[in-house]
Amino acid sequence: IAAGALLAAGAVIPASGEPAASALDTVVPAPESVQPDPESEFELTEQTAVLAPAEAAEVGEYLAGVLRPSTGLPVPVNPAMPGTGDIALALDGDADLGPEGYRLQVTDDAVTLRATSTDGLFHGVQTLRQLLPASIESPSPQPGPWTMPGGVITDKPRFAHRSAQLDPARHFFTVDMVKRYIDQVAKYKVNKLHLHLTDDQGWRLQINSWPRLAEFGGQTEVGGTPGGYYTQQEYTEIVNYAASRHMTVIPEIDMPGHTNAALSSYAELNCDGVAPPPYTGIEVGFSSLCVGKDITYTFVEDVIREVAALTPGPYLHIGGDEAHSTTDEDYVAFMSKVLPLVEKYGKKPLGWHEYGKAAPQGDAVLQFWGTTPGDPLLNEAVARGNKVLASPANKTYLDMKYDENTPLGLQWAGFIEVADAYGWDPGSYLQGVPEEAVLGVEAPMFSETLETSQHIEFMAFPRLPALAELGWSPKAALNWESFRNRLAAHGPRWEAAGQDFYRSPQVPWA
Ligand code: TNX
Repeated sequence: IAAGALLAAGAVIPASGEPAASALDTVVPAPESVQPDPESEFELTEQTAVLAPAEAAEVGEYLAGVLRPSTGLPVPVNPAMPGTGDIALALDGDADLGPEGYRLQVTDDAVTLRATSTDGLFHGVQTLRQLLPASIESPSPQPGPWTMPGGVITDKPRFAHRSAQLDPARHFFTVDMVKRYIDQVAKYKVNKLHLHLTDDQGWRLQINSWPRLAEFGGQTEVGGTPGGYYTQQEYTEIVNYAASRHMTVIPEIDMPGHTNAALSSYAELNCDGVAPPPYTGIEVGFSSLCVGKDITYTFVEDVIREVAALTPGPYLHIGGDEAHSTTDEDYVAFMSKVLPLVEKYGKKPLGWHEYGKAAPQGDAVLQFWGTTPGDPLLNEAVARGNKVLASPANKTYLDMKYDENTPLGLQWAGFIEVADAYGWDPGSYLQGVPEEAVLGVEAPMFSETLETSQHIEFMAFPRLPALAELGWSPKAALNWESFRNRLAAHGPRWEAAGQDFYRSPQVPWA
């Protein structure tokens, strides 16, 4: 029986706050296929162990780490004497699950999770935890019972690239804050973390060949409060933590605009040789690297070389947005010199869609951030073979206010309620961009107004799960009524985890 049917019949929701419906009906993102088996139910007990092959031991430990704090159960991984009632992970999944898919089977005696890769197992673990009561997300011991409904879920993503973005440039976020967000979005099968590491207000990554970028250019932030930066070791710690959550970091060095922090750190990067003061406001479009100076390209190459060396993922984001103080001719000249540098250091370029003006080569990706679905630059890009990352600002920008009463955020792209974030199809929304040319979906979150983890959480939840579902679930499963009912069951999960969220009036919170 579906959640909606029970509620319509006036069923009483238990005082625990747990929805009476099967947890199989509340998974977000919606799986490709769910076959309930109402006759069976699995219960975690003192005897439950996680069994994992050596190559997947890391996912096994992660799963045990999810289960132990709230259940207080021992949940050993690969004990010497496995008994009955275990959770088994296996890498022998069917080839049609693809690189990230999984099959999760829950019976009375066992839970079996199969995939072709550890990425698939990790995503399956995120589904598995959603089948347990909301209190599984608590950091401290809670009363059980810890049951999961029987059935089989077969699942794989619609799009390969599902990213969340953070902007530690406008307000600096500590390594721990970044890790906290990584954990929160991994639950919704996000697999990329885009870090906007530089902007007018701050340079947030240590660059050994240009040390003043971080040491001077990282000192402040929006509003004039102290900023900060990641040492290369700290950046590596973020990259490794993301990898442990099966997420790839995409670093962004924004250029030629959004560069006041660099220009204020090194006078020689300015056309007039004069360093501007640090900037702590929130205007955009006033700064530009000096396109005609040779030293500009020495600088850019040094930065790209160091960032590429620190970054295992395939992409390096070079920004390119809002270069309002760079002429079009200069912009194209600049990008034409910089694009080959990205390739020289073994990375594929990613950039905001304006950089399509420089006709980047076929493996470059354009990140669309416009507010109307058509742009000739996208059509030209598709014709060249470029892929498009969809992040239309009026649908995906998590820094936009929900409505006129939202205390945080901006509104230049309009208000974005949960239904707005959910109400578009990434495969057909962008005019002239067929689904095959869509690499995936991103949820950016610029942080002119966001300073704390609580702020980040309030803006991201519940819109991030909406966008994650658009990136993961089959088109046929996208349905607002279904989504809002499933989403309702996630409020108690976030509460149990001690995570903030916006209690949107559009969602029938459990
Ligand atoms: C536009 S989106 C920007 C950012 C701002 C953001 C605020 C984009 C490519 N550029 O510089 O922070 O709006 O929402």
